[in-house]
Amino acid sequence: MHRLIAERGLDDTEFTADDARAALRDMIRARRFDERALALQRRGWMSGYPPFRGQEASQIGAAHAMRDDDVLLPTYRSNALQLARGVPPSDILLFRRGHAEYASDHDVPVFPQAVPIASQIPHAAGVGMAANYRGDDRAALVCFGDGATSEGDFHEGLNFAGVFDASVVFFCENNGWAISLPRERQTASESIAAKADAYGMDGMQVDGNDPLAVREAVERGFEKARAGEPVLIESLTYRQGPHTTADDPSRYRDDEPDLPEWRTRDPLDRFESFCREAGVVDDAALDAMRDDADEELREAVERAEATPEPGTDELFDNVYEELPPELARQREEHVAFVERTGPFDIER
Ligand SMILES: Cc1ncc(C[n+]2csc(CCOP(=O)(O)OP(=O)(O)O)c2C)c(N)n1
Ligand SMILES: [Mg+2]
Repeated sequence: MHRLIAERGLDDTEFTADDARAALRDMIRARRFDERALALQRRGWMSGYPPFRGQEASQIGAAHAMRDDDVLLPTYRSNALQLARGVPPSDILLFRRGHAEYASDHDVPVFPQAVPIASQIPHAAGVGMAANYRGDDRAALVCFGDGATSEGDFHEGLNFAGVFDASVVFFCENNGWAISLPRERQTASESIAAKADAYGMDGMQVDGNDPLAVREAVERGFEKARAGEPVLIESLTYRQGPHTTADDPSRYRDDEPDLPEWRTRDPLDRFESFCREAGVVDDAALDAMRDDADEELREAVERAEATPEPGTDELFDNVYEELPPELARQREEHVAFVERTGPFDIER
């Protein structure tokens, strides 16, 4: 288990005060985004939302280990990672309001967020193999949850990556739950990191409530991956909220996670205290970070609200380069239906 702030002061790490400040700033941005998104969903602003509260350290640490041209393959839970990589918050909000991914033309190398569990893992193996064939120095980081490790795609992706020396960091955020299924029922393996063995790669566990430990672990992972040695990193974190806004976790779990003594419950509180003690931030700096995050969010919500709703026939876009005849026919029928009856309304 790789830990850092649980055992050391900032001076005993390879990180600077600027590194710690940058991590804290992005964790605050992420937490504010998540809280705001949840509130917007509750008032019907978007159809559903999967909160990542509790996973900020894990995701920001991983994001800060990436180089600009490294490729991110996120899931629906990896919005903090996307924000820290530079995906505009309005793009993430617009996706949740029915728009295609990435409404703006940002240049962050990022795949669409995967909703079918583990489908992005073989894609990452492909991206890593392509980097190798081309002799590029870039590598991929693919996110997935503990539940995803039970899918065939997980095994196929890691197997390919191991055999073909793909430049990939497999980043599993073990948040304890796959909807209502606890980690102990997910796999009989002692850990998820242990699964790396079977594919001829290194596996490690990291304290996912510590952004600097995660950053260090993922940086080491990237070093290997760039040399054609894929790695599997299991980030031990916790999903504090519901699976999505449609879920009620009180039906299947107690609120208080069972944590080892070296770990606190909330990664943001813990890292804030660490940064204060290290003299990295004071009250004024923290207030400024919160104000900046709120201002960025206010603009993002404004931009999203000013964007016209997508037409329902956009459903047919972005899947095929050329729409197959049967789908083209369905699209025409759909457009004619909407013209006849007015825009689709879920209440009717
Ligand atoms: C192929 C597939 N099967 C089932 C689902 C339904 N589903 C959505 S999320 C989820 C659990 C995923 O858990 P985990 O991989 O631990 O990720 P987390 O949600 O905890 O981040 C399931 C089964 C799905 N989206 N895709
Ligand atoms: Mg999970």
